[in-house]
Amino acid sequence: MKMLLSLLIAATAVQAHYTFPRLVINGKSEEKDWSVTRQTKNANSKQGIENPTAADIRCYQSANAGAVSTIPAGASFYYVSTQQVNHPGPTQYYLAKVPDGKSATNWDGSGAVWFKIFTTMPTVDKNKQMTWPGQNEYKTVNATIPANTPDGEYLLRVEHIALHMAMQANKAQFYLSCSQIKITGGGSGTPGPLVSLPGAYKSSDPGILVDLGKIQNAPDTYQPPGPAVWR
Ligand SMILES: *[C@@H]1O[C@H](CO)[C@@H](O)[C@H](O)[C@H]1NC(C)=O
Ligand SMILES: [Cu+2]
Repeated sequence: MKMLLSLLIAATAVQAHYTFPRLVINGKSEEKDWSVTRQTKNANSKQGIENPTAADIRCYQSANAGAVSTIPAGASFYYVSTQQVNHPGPTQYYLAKVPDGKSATNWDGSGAVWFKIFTTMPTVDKNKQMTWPGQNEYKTVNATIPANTPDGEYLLRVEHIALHMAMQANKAQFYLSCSQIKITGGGSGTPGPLVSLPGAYKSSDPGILVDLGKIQNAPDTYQPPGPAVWR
């Protein structure tokens, strides 16, 4: 019995991974897990993706979702996490506009269509402890849909990159999901730069192959992978 218990505890400690099954807009959560957020292949295993050039880096989905959530431009949002987001690393949000003739419920997000709307940077306190916005919470960090985003249907992609083993190639872990949304009340901005996923990341990117211990004294030199945030 005692041995079984310690095995269970060990298994729980190893299972320090997460998924993001629910989008919360202006404080209101999607009805249930995976209703506008596309269920991911790791819904049960919670395993991250280690190869940033794999097809799964786009949405990691096992199925499209049934519904589309309406979200006003300028709205605040975050994702519920199934476990504590305990690993160090950035959180990034991307959008991709659904082309004419397609719908958010059936579009695959292919092509140079993704733009980044948010990223995070680490800070180091006086005890030399590095922390990231949202670290150790059961949700991802809050961000807003840029007010200037044109109206229409989009895929919204959340990504947390766990960097605790990232000093070795292909050991950063990507945790992500995509939601089907419709932006209303937006503007006439021209979002960019536009990138494709996979395509935007390489294993050797300085924000993916990185020894966090070496940037301890200069956290603002961290380079989040992918394009610049659209302003
Ligand atoms: C994030 O958004 C939620 C819901 O809109 C709000 O209750 C919370 O205070 C926000 N947190 C921060 C740190 O701004
Ligand atoms: Cu983990």
